[in-house]
Amino acid sequence: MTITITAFERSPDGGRGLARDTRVRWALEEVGQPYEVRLVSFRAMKEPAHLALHPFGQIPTYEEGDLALFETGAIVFHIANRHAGLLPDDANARARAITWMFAALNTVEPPILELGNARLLEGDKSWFEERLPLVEDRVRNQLKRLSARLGDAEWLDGAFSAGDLMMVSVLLRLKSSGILNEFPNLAAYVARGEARPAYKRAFDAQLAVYKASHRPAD
Ligand code: GTB
Repeated sequence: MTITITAFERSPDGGRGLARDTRVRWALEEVGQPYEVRLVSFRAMKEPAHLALHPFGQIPTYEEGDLALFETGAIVFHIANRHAGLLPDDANARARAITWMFAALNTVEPPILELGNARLLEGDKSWFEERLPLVEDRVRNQLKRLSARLGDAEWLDGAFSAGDLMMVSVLLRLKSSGILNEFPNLAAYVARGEARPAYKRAFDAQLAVYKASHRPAD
């Protein structure tokens, strides 16, 4: 059955692969599933056809036969659950890998999103300079604990899993901030994720869309 995901027609991320379709592309590449991409404009995202797929009018979505999903966590979990390669066979190891997916989305990502929002939306506020270090420290607090847990290990719990895919995807948002480099083992962990052939294919695919949509008019 054909898998179709949605992605930004014109991503505002400068081709850096930060929009969340990259996580889904990466998961599909890891498990070797071909997929198609339907590009959606910001306007179309809020229209009934897309809202029927995604109640919050966002990307990515995932369609496969009768099944339509939204929420990157649910989509990556579905892919990992259905195809070999992203979750261990051992039941306890599988549960731990899923736990890391939740930790990435529920514990590590929120302060990172808050930092992005502060920089993007609050730069003109009188209290911006005073607040920013507080927000940055909330990110550091989580990274400190994550860094301590990862230690010298290659991945969070044994072999690479959907937990690592999600955690690396979340940490990638920090690359331009300098904060990631304060934790050399986390910076190396992210680099290991980026070096995976499946990540590179996912990244290149989203970059091709970005380049096509930002090509100067002939
Ligand atoms: N919880 C949902 C999920 O995990 O799937 C969140 C989905 C989401 O945030 N989608 C964003 C979206 O559709 C795109 S990925 N936004 C349009 C809208 O809400 O109208 C988030 C994102 C957007 C832009 C950048 N960037 O420019 O760097 C990075 C990430």
